[in-house]
Amino acid sequence: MKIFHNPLHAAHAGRQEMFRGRMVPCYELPDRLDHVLAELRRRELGELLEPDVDDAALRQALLRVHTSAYLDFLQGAWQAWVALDPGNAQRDALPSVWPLGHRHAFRMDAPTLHFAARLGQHAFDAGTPLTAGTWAAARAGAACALACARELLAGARGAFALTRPPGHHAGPDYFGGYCFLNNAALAAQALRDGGCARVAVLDVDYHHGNGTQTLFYERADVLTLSLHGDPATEYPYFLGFADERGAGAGQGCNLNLPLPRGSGFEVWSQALERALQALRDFGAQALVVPMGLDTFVGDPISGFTLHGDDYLRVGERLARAGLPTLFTFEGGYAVAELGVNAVNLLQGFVAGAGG
Ligand code: OKP
Ligand code: ZN
Repeated sequence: MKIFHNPLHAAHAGRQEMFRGRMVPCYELPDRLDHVLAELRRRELGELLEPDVDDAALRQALLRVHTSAYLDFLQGAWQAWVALDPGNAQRDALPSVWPLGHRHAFRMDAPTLHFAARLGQHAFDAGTPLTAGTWAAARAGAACALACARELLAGARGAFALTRPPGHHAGPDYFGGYCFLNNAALAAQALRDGGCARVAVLDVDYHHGNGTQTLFYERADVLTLSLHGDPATEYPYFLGFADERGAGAGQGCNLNLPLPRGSGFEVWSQALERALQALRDFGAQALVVPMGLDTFVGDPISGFTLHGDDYLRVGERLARAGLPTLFTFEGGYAVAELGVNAVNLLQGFVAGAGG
């Protein structure tokens, strides 16, 4: 297993997020990654590598998924935030006004010059603080995902991009759900650009990977599959329903398997089998797995009941798809168990793939 970890991840450390009318401490914290890294060191699944960052090549790869306006916004956001008020250096940026998208209501393309409004143009929730180090961390994290894609293209059977902030909620020009750059989508696109004709993304995070779905919704070359808490009751609420099957050329190339809050491993793994069948039918040549461990029974913000040992089985089953597989690190907020759970999944994969 090739493992790239993000040496700059801790530069992104949000203080508080807005949750139902209150400011609460952030869940998506640097500690999360450190626990996974420590467990990887204990179990020796592979060398721990850091990605090379070539500015021009990275920008090119980012532009395959995100708009240049969005990348410019992210890169300059902190400076613009502090320029609004010098006191802002002591607090993270959160949006508080949005244009929605309703017909004849607010203009999505308003030529706004105020940074508070620009935040609202590029964010879909108020739970994702943008901090002084967000751009540096997200960018180095994207480099991890891209380095993993290069390894797969060079023949590796498995690779893991251990990075935060996570990515699967981020769309072409928006952030939210703790995500800024869509690492899994960047990896899938890099695999396509490197010559893989058909790529599948199988998202196992508790939350629907709305950003990834949206990015590939009209594409026939990337199959997107997601197992998640039913958006009728779970975040991100407005996407991830079973009737979203793709559009245009991508008709049939998106499959959502929403499950009720409270679902356990039995029900969850039946849905996994359905996703794996769709993967075989599609004829993918490579697999990207946005790996969230927030399906864990002890997760503080999620509602499934998987246990630590179950992740070994999950990894084994993913390996049985027989494809070069790239894992990105997404959610998982039971920090004390996060390292063991994540590395269990990876170890199950390595064992299932035959060492
Ligand atoms: C990101 B990922 C808890 C509110 C939760 C956002 C959840 C984002 C999940 N205070 N709101 O998919 O794990
Ligand atoms: Zn999640």
